[in-house]
Amino acid sequence: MRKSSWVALCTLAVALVVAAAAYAADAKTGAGMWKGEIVDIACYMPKGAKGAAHADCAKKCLKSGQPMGLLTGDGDMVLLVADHADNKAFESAKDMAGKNVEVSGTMSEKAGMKIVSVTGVKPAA
Ligand SMILES: [Cu+2]
Repeated sequence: MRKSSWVALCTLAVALVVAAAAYAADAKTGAGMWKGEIVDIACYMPKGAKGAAHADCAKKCLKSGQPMGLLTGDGDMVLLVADHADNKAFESAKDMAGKNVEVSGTMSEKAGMKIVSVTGVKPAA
């Protein structure tokens, strides 16, 4: 195999693994892990505010009760909600506003909206 096609194949393999990791949910249960940035939806949707420059505002917005979203690597917006039995991970996600994280939980989708009930959150590897 020529070197260039080997490199292309490896790049494709890496891209597939990254894509799978960024958006991986079990088809039956909806359980999975998603990578992206924690945003406050109130500032992101109308103004596109995100990233380190907006992190302080986002944290303040989230702590005052604004809805929290995960902006995934492929530009999808997922609404994050607290797990009914244990809201600890959801609450600690607020402190990671503006940062890239890995969220684990359960996804459900209805009426054109995706939510993840958050059971875990950690800084992205
Ligand atoms: Cu804000």
